[in-house]
Amino acid sequence: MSYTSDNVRNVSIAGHGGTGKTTLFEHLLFTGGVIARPETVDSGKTVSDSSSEEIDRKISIHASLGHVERKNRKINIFDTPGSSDFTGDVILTFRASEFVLLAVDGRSGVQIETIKLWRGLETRKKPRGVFVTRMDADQADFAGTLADIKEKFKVDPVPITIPMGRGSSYKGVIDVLNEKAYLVQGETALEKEVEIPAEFKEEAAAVRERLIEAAAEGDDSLTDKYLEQGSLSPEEMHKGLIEALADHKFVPAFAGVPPKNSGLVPFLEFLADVSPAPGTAKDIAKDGEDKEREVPIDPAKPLSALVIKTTFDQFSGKLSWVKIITGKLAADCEIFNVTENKKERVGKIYICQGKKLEEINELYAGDIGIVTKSSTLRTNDTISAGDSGLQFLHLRLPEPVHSVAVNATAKKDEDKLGEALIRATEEDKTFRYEFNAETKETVISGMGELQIGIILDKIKQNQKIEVETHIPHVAYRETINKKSSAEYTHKKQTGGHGQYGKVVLDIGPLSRGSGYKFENKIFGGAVPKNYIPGVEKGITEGMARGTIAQYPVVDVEVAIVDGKYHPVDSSELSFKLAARNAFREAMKQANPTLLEPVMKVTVFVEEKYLGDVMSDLSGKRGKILGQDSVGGIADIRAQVPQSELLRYSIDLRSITSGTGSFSVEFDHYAPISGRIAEDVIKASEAFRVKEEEE
Ligand SMILES: Nc1nc2c(ncn2[C@@H]2O[C@H](COP(=O)(O)OP(=O)(O)OP(=O)(O)O)[C@@H](O)[C@H]2O)c(=O)[nH]1
Ligand SMILES: [Mg+2]
Repeated sequence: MSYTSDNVRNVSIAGHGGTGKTTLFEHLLFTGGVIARPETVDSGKTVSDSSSEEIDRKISIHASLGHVERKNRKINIFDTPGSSDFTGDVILTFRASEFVLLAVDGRSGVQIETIKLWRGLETRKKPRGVFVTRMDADQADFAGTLADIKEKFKVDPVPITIPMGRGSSYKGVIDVLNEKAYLVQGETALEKEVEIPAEFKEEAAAVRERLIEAAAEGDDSLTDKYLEQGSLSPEEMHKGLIEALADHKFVPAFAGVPPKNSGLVPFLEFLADVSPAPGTAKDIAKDGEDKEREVPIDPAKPLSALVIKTTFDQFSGKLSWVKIITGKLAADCEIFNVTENKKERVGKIYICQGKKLEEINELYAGDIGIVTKSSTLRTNDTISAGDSGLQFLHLRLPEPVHSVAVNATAKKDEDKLGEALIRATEEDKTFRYEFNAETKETVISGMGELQIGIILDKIKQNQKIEVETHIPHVAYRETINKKSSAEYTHKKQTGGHGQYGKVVLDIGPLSRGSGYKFENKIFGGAVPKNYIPGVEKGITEGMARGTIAQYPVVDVEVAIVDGKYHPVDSSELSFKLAARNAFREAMKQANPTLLEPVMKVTVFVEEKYLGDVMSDLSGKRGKILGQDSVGGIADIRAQVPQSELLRYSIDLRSITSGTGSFSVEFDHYAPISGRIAEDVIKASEAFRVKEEEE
């Protein structure tokens, strides 16, 4: 069955690791009648955590999609991973959803990932709510968790449901919006709808008052009515809350015990009644002139859609997940892949419950589905009916923070490894793969050791190959500190005619980051113009391998000031060789130094780890630039040499018990000397010898 745009809702469940997202997803499917029996994450049989890597580790690694029907609406629900290593899949579901639910553990309140996710939702201006899980634990505190949210995020969440008791005396929840109570019945039974028990009536009425105020704030006409009459009808409340939620004036809060199916019916009712319709949202595309344009989700326009994710399934092959932005996508039709500039025929289209696919005929704007076995579609590609020239913006993802160099243990497996790595970059856009020509290494990068380890394990298993990893080489540079000059004559007499070229070079330092400048200062034809390209080539070759440790030379200006040629024996080659050697000579006399890359690092940690993290950064030769603290979470900004950061994701994990995270980007090159430089030179010598042997 296909659902028109008005009848689709998209929600992503996100949150700190282990807050119960997958359990909530599973039991929403059960409550929605999709599965006959809910499974536990421990059993390894949940709809969402279905890949072998998820079953082995009992955590979510990939985004999963399912849907339930409620009040003739199709509610698409994403379950997302909590570990920050898999943030790519979380961010893509944020893009595809008009509402995000943050799961928060009622025992611990806001945790570090909750804060990072909240910040991400804030910049995306995404309507959001919170679901407080674990109300069956004695330490669970619903009001305390909401107060924590209020303090940290400066918004006051308004409960849609409130818990009746906690820990062993937990009974269920009250749906304050619809004035009903739901009693918990156990793991395999739906919660039971009853009248609000007398003992909770007063509390429920007080919370309902706040909800009415929130609804009244959503719409001016309702504000007036509320002021006049002191109350609103149920229809008016829905209308007000829909508007308040879409306008970010209202953050709904829910309580429950998902493994016991508690608190889920009122949540599904809310999704069907109040959560934003796709038509309230827009995506952003670039037109032919690279100008950004908002594209409202609208079924009345011709087809346009975005490929949000690609997966490779053992049975179905390549799956391209698409979100329809405008129009509709029908099975068996021709589409245009705007990004690849190619027409393509789409065969069957599907919706899914986890990895189980269901064939459908049509997908309307706002809905999310799957195209299988596409020849051209890749993640981030734009599909349209014809060539509209509009391309949706690529998903913005954080830069990788952890890199390792890899190679297949057996040389014959290199190609297999390369293909599998390319496929992995397609499945997870935070994962990168590149061959570094300078260090001659295949370097893979991503969001952390866990993500990279899982990708490599999967490749080893599926491809049946052995893979070795090591810490990647740092791309050092060399430069000079003072002016110098040198001359070199290249002269060779072999058989017929010989080789002859003489150059005199002046070199001098340039400011950091300026690269290289060449000037021809020859007057009067000492070196004819046609040999100058040879001279430049020689200098470039000389700069490719410096005189200290054979690293590329940067920030140098070079001028040819004099030279000599021979009418018969001179050639471009002779001048190239002369210039290369002259450059080397000049460099040796110009007080050369090694430069190391220094990165700008931002570390996010709970305040209690601040001291340890700062002293670790100082020990890594880091320079602390500043620090802010909001709601118990500190952002530390520092500059740290790259060579000290190669295992930082591992170090930070151990300092902060896995809660800290960081972002990193290149900042500048800085000179090194003394022991540190000596070590680099020694390591380079060993590395160059190995290189020559190969
Ligand atoms: N007692 C109790 N246990 C819960 C509740 N919610 C989740 N759990 C348990 O908490 C554990 C973690 O739950 P998951 O659903 O895997 O948590 P998650 O948020 O999906 O975890 P990641 O995907 O790793 O981020 C499981 O053993 C659940 O059974 C709850 O409300 N009460
Ligand atoms: Mg999970």
